[in-house]
Formats: sequence, C-alpha cells, structure tokens
Amino acid sequence: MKEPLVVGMTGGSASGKTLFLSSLIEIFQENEICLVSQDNYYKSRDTQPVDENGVKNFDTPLSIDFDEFRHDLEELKRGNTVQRQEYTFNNPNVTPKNLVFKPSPIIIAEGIFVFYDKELSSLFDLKLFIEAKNYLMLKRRITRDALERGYDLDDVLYRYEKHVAPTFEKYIEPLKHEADIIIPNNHHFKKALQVVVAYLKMELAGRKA
Ligand code: UZR
Ligand code: MG
Repeated sequence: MKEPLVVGMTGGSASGKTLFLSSLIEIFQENEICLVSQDNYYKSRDTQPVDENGVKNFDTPLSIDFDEFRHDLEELKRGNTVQRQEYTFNNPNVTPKNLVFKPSPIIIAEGIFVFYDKELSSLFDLKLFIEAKNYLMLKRRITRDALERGYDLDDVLYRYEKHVAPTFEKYIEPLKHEADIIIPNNHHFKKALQVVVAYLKMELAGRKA
C-alpha cells in the first residue's frame, strides 16, 4: 500500500470543522478515511492551565498532548491501528467510548491547534482552513455548548471572551496563510466540499492503482 495522504484541518472554534468533515466522510466508504480529532488529546482536567480568575483555560496549546497526537498519527501512517479513549468534555452524563482508528488511505487530523504544533503540521500533505465571521462562531458556539456539552450560558460567554477569542487571534488566524485551501463558511460550504472531495477522490484513485 502507498503512504496515506494526511490532511490537517484547522479554523476557529465553532467555525464548522466537525460539520465539514462529517459531511465529507459520509461521501466516502468507511475504510477510505480515518478522522482523528484533537478533542481526544486534551490533557486531563486537573493539569489544565487556569486563568487570572482561576478558571480552567482549555484554549491554550498547553491543553493538548501533542506528543500523543503526533505519535498516533505516525502509527496510522505506518499502517498500525490506534486505540484511544473518547474525550467527553467533562460531561459527567457521557460515558467515554473506546475509539479505534484504523489505518486508511486518507487520514485527517482536525482541531484548533493542528497547524500550531510544527511537528504535527509537518505531517500534513494537504492543509485546510475553515473560516466564519466572528459573530457566527460565537452563535454556533453558544448553541453547541448548551446542547452538546451541557455548559451554561455565563460560562460559555466568559470563556469566549477570555479564552476562545484571544486564542483565535493569537494562535489560529495567523497560521491561515499556511493553508492550501481556505474554506469560507458564513452561509454554506457546499461547493468547497465538492472541491475537496474531488481532490481526495483523485488521490484515492492514485493510491488504489
Ligand atoms: P472546536 N473545550 C471545552 O469546551 N471543554 C473541554 O473540556 C475542552 C475543550 C473547548 C475548548 C475549545 N475550549 O475552544 C473547543 N473551551 O473545545 C475546541 N473552553 O473545539 O474546535 O470543536 O470548537
Ligand atoms: Mg469540533
């Protein structure tokens, strides 16, 4: 088997990374793409940095175990299966699943800091950046955090102002120029998705030949 194509996708929090990638994956067969999310590489809650008010800050690169993230991607690249416990966003009502990542011709790593860690981003053959206006990211974030992660509004707004927005300006947006493709997601990403799918199909055909 030829070396897999490794894709890295970043963009601000709630810019649409997860939705874009789940839409993309549906178009392919299960054994063609393996998606690895940075979410599953948060360090344990008790080692997360705290801000000046003593609130845990999950939005610094220090929050992520890049060594393990990189190690797992390298294993997948070498053709080995990787197991990892799902991250449940500290939601006590969710039991973490045991995730199994299977080696595939296309491996995708997504997360807010996947361009930031240079050793990690050096693994990427294709780099995608998805962007949306700030007010849309905030709106999506409020909805998602309430519905999917069980956080209350005050908490969401505090984190957005103190952690999420400054992190976007400091660590995420400045790396946009490294992307091969920038995907606007203010209204929809339908055509951008078609373009990326066409590229991946071409790469896949080359790997099957
Ligand atoms: P995406 N995050 C949580 O909300 N809770 C956690 O336990 C760990 C992380 C958030 C994190 C970041 N920040 O903004 C976001 N906070 O997950 C990244 N607070 O995920 O790229 O899907 O938005
Ligand atoms: Mg996400």
